[in-house]
Amino acid sequence: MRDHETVPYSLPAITDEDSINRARSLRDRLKQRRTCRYFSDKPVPREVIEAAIEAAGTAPNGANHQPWHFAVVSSPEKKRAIREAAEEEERKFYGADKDKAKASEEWLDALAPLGTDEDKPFLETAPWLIVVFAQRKGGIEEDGKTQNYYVNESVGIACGMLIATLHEAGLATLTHTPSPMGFLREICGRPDWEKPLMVVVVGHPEEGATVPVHALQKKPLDQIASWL
Ligand code: IYR
Repeated sequence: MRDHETVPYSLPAITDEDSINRARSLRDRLKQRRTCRYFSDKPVPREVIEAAIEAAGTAPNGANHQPWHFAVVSSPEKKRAIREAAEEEERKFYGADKDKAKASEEWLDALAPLGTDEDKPFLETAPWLIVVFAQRKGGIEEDGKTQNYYVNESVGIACGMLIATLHEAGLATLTHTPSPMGFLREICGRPDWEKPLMVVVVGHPEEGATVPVHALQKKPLDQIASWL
């Protein structure tokens, strides 16, 4: 290693048995997560959202520039603005306004088992929308100039940690990705070197909420892993 300033690093020692048990126990909890498309308006404490964003902010990332920003939306006015703009794009995507759908036939067929359409009422019903921005530039100082690295990878990992923490807190989430989503930059007042990546919708499932059977089908270990 090249010379650089360091501090010691160690982890509390645990047995292999504990290690296996802890991995399996977190796996089993994460297996309960579902993408939820039916949210109630039941409030969620701001403290939960703060802690989850702090957890996301510890994600491994390019050159420790931490190239993310989380715009947290709870005001009814902003939520409505986001819903209206998102539904306008989704109507074009699904071809809901008589125009030809922007999405290909193949894409629409792939979405059919999920039952999604252009209506996004959850963007107003759910108590919190976390709009995630990827900072193409800025560095640690967020100067808007310094080059950032592995931005999509970094922010993607951060979103995974955000969602895992919210799930652990007993909340339902939905990663919503309207396309195009430039309108989010305007509504959230973010600079043009930031790219909106996704909206993480957070709240409690509505009574009677369902998930598509299609989403329960998970690839088994021997299909998703190879051992060399
Ligand atoms: N953004 C659209 C379409 C959509 C696309 C994929 I890939 C999904 O997994 C789900 C939806 C929408 O939100 O409806």
